[in-house]
Amino acid sequence: MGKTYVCSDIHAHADVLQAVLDRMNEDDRLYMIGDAVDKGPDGMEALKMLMDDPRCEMLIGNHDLMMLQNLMCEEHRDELPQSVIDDIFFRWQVLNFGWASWNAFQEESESEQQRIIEYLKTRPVLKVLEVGGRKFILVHAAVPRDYVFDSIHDLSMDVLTDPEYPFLYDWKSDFVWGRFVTRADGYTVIVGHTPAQYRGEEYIRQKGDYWFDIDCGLAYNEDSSKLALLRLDDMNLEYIPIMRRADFSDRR
Ligand SMILES: [Mn+2]
Repeated sequence: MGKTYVCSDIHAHADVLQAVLDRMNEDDRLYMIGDAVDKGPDGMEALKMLMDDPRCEMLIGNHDLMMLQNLMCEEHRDELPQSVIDDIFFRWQVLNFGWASWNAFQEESESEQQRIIEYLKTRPVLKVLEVGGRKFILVHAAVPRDYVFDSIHDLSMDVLTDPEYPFLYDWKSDFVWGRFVTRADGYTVIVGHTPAQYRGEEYIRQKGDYWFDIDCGLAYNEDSSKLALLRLDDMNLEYIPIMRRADFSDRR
């Protein structure tokens, strides 16, 4: 039977993702829990590898969401005040270094662009799994403190619908931005989003056996940047070092 792997925050490091895929068998599964784009050297490449490999399922991260939001702004230009569009473009392309992804996206064919948009729109926000008798919640950042589950189950992008403009997304939701520990009775919660390097560390962060932050900072493009690959079947952890850095100077 196939194994179940989890990693996070690939951030346009396609060669590191390739190293993960090379380690996997045909019947294994990989959950990449968000942030396929931005900060790394490979534009749309990592995102497209995840799209095209049937062993992979990607959850939405804040960077993927900001990219989708920018694309929805383009599509709905006439329905939005210019100030809203300006804010959204600035937040992603300038504050969060989305400009390289934006440029890479523009180089794709129109049909490939549509395929990418559809893929992003259909990403899960939260995924519930049972592996080896143990129950897991996977989410990019956190479960919002005020979010009430009727029962714990998978969540789609519907939970990120913007209240004011339904075709946009709530970019600031704690599902994709929260930097706090989520606890759920009976579940092991696995998140990414907050790199170890953000805290001056370089390996995964863990609370008991109920919460893991596995982001080890590929976004930083530093010597200590690496990908944590967690196998849920036996909680085996492997670190894959960064292979190639983005060549633009400041990408935080
Ligand atoms: Mn993130």
